[in-house]
Amino acid sequence: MANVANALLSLDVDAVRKDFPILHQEVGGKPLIYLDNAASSQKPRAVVEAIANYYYRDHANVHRGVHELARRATEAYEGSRERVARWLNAADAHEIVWTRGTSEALNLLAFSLGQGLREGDEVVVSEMEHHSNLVPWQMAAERTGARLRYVELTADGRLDLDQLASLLGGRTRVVALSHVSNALGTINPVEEIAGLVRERTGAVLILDGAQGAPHLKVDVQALGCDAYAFSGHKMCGPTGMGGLWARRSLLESMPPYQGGGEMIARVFKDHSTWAEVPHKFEAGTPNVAGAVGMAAAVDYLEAVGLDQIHDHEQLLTRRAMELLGQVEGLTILGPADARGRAGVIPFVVDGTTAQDIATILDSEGVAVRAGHHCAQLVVDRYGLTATTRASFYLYNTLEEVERLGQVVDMAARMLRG
Ligand code: 7TS
Repeated sequence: MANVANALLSLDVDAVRKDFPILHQEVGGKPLIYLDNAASSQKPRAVVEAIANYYYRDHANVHRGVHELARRATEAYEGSRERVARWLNAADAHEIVWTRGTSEALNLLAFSLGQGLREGDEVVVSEMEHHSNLVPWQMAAERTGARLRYVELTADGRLDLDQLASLLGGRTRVVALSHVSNALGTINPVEEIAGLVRERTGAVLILDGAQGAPHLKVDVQALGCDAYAFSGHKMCGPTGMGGLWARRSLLESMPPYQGGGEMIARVFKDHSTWAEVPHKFEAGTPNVAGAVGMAAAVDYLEAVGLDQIHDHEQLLTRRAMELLGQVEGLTILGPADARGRAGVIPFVVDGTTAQDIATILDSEGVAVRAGHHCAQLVVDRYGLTATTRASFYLYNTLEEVERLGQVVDMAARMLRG
């Protein structure tokens, strides 16, 4: 349904919404308002159909067969890699490794790069990391005797860059930070950080792009990082699919992550040699349909325009911060200025629990998440145990944001009695 407020938006949200069948339903008798996009986004018809058509017409195993379907499947799989490489402005499609998502991409790095860590080496992470960019490094440190150093957070949810600079030095081997925080909404100044890392260390800079790639135009070469991890399901693509971009020289220098079919050059009784990158890191029959879905998701996002998506989310974020700011006893975590943040709004309301607020929102059809959002160090840092989090994407409307404001206000009054 078109409405006047939506005419202010930088993209045609009514047209966009038509592409997402799942949005057009009622839950508990109320229209669904889906504001849990940081956890997972919904899928446009074009992505679902690309995956279905691949299975209906083209499926076979890749790289091995000489028959027509094997050729088509291989072309679809490798063609999707090229599409994703162009989207990220990678120098070369061989720099894209398909993974199950961000978590697997970061585990691959922590395992493979971790083989080169020694006692006394330092891995710099931050207090705002998702557990996916923390636990694998803790495991690598445990195996090798390397030490984790933490970038601390400012009161308004930013990385303390002075303190970060003081951590960087000759022992720093890896710096692993999020591009955008899922628990605070902060967009980190990653180009500036890359400059600091280059100036002071020879370390590998890894960015967790789970919340960056779906919402911002990403040019991995301009960002100045060495590796960038992303998940399909947060960017209109399929679940269980994602990837890792890394500089070719870095991929070539790392040992494989898993052994099996497709990742070898030659197998002998006592050892094996490895396939060229990226196949060295892709053991076993891959998620071909997932790759097809990823390429369709990138086509979709680029057709709408990542700048338009960001502008749209900025508008929704500003309005949501205005409305939620009027709710008595409500505090929003993260930067006070909407320009420094993505469309992720974590908040707490005095005298209520995050779970109770989310439950009342659900009873009104509004889907949000409550908890620590797999970033326990963030809630610890601010003396909390949980927040309620609303997160926006390209199909959310100003009307939905207004409704969020109303329902949170109602819930806060109800719960305080
Ligand atoms: N890094 C960040 C910054 C994330 O937000 C997430 C998922 C991950 C890594 C892991 O991604 P995955 O696709 O491998 O699971 N974040 C969330 C969230 O905020 N709520 O549910 C999942």
